[in-house]
Order: sequence, then structure tokens, then C-alpha cells
Amino acid sequence: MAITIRDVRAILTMPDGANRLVIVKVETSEPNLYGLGCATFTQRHTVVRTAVDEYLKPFLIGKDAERIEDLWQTMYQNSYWRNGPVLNNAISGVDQALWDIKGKLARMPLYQLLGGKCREGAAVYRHANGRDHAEVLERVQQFVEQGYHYIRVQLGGYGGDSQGVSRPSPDSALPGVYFDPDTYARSIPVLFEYMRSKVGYDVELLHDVHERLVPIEAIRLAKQLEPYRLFFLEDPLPPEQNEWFTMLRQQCATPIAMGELFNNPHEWIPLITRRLIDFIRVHVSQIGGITPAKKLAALAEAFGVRTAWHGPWDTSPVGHAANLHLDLSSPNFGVQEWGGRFPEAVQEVFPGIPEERNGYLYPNDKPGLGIDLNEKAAARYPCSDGPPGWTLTRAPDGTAVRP
Ligand code: GCO
Ligand code: MG
Repeated sequence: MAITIRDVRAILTMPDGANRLVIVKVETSEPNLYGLGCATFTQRHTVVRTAVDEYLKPFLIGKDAERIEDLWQTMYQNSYWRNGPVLNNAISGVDQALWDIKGKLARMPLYQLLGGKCREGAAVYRHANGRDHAEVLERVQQFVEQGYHYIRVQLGGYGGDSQGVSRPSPDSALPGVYFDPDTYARSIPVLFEYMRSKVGYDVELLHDVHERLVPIEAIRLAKQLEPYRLFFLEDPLPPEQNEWFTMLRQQCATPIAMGELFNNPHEWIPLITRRLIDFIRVHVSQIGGITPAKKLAALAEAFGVRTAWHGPWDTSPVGHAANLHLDLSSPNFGVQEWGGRFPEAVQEVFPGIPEERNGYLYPNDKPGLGIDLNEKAAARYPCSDGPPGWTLTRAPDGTAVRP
């Protein structure tokens, strides 16, 4: 007798008071057998809920919960137009939940179903940020003392936004988050010269350009950073300018990470098959969940590209659990982004968050994803509404810049 899907619900919650999270719960015909999946697109959370509740739920009710691949393919093509962040996140929520159910049925942690462990724990990197060199250095040194080997270094967040704008903006400038790409670009080689002089080369340092430079300036920056041996330089280009990666690769040996903004296989396939990047960094729920992510990891392995799944605070703990099962079972795992210990409220909503010790993330070995959702607690943390403000980024003359 097939185990069928009895209910599908999107649950929105914001227990840390800042990051809007979307979780999908798939309940089955078996009493108490359910799965959880991450569908978090924090800038458009209610639209994902609509896609789940109004389209995927009626599509899935009564279907065989064990047919993950067929359900993924049919959800994907059911909307005809596909490969966008909203529908992919909705599909991911269901997909991850079905893998969670599969693990519970097999009475195994998901990584076992994906081929077993390639390593005991997944090495993580933390975010060291500051308004000046001293603040950044203090954070880096704290992380080193806490046992982290991989540390992302930012001066004033993304685009150096705390450095302000060095050039006057025109009269009646439009509202927005202003920063000066030129000031930012010139500040980063100086920052890494300072960091390396203070911490040496035994710690792996990373940096996220966050697509904030025009392509040729990103290439210039990557070349200037070569002597500082970054573990990787992230998002040097916006996805719309992927073709510039060829020139970047021809001119520079700084390792490149890209992918958190990708939705469509056409964005990553050329970069991987032409060996133009070193780390693939998609937001797993944004490409449709574990089913496409495990295929992407295998493609990357064939071309010598490692994984570094996107994993900041606006990935839900369910998404972090999914990342971890992929990390443990992929031979070409690179590093895992990790925001650090979640606040108590988040831990209350999500019992079973992966444990981090000395810079490594470990599973709890419960079946499936190994994480649960306390719906009553989740309901106590309603999401804020409306569009985010920080993505309204502008150059000094008011030109809109990718955020
Ligand atoms: C990262 C990302 C994030 C994004 C955020 C967008 O490397 O972690 O760049 O910081 O800005 O996830 O919502
Ligand atoms: Mg990033």
C-alpha cells in the first residue's frame, strides 16, 4: 500500500526577529510520518507560501510520497514556465521534506541514503566584519581562537557601505543605500595586506564582492588579491555578466566561488564545464532542493569544482541540515557557510539544529534530516512584511547597483 501525501503546508516564521524563513511540512497517510523542507526566499516569503499552498498542495495530495524524482520532475514542469526563485523554493520545500520522509522510512540519516560519510564533520567558515581594520582583525582573531580555520573578511559589510560615499551625489538624489564602488575596490587589497601581516597564511581567508563592482573592476580586484592567497573570492560578477568569467580566469589565479543567485542550470553548467569557477555556491532551496543539488555536486565533481553551499542567517535551520547532509556525502565538498550558533528562539522553533564544534558541523544521526519544527513556537514569531530595504543599493551618482 503506497504511502501517500495527505497534506502540504508552508509555515512562515521569523524567530530571530530579522530573517523571514519558509518551511514546508509534508504530512503522509502514515500516522505521525511527516517531512520538513526549506523553501526560504527571505525577500519574497509570502509568494513562496502562495506557490506551495495554492499550487503544489492540490497537485500533490494523494500522490506517492516515495517517488521523489518523479514528483520533483512533475512539480518542476507543472507550471510550464520554470527555473525561477519562487517556484524553485516552493519545489525545494516539498523535495527536502520528501527526502526527510525517505530517511525516516529507512530509519537512516539522509547522508546514508546519499552514499554515506566522506568525512565526520563539515568545515565551516564564519563572517568577520568591521568598520575598520582593527575591528575586522579583532573578529578574525576571535574566530581563530575559537578554532575556525576558514574566515570571510569584509570591511563595512558588502561594498564597504560603512565607509560612506566619498563623492557628492547629485541634487535630489533618490533614496537608497549609497556606497562608492571605487572606494570599496581600493580598500580591499589594503585590508588583505593588513590581515595577512597580522594573522599570516595559516588561516584561510575569504571575501565576498557581492556582485558590487563592474566586471573589469572585479577582474582588477581579483588580480590585486592574488598575493594574499584567498581561499576564495565570492560573487565577483553578477549572474547577468557570467561571460566575463572567461576573461577573469585567463588573467587571474585567485580561486572563485559563485552561485548563490543562480536559479537556472544554464547559469552554472558553462561555468563548471569550462572550469571557470572553483566553488559552486548555490542556495540549495533556490535551485529546487536536494534532488537537483546532489546532481549539481556530481557534475561539479567531474570538473574539479568543489561545493560551498550558501548558508547565512537567511537559510533556515532545515536548510542548514540539508546542506550538511550534502556536505558529508559529497567527495568534492569544499567548505560550508555558517552564521554561527542560532539564538535561543530559533533553537526552540527548530529542535535538532546541527551541532558545531571547533569549526566543524556535525549531524545528530536522527533519521532523515534530523531536525524538527515546533509549530506552536513558530507561530509566536510572525514574519515582517514588505520589500527589503538593503537591496535598494546605489552608486554615488544614484545609479542602481546590484545589491
Ligand atoms: C552570503 C550572501 C548573503 C546574502 C543574503 C541575501 O554570502 O552569505 O551574500 O549575505 O546577501 O543571503 O539575502
Ligand atoms: Mg555571498
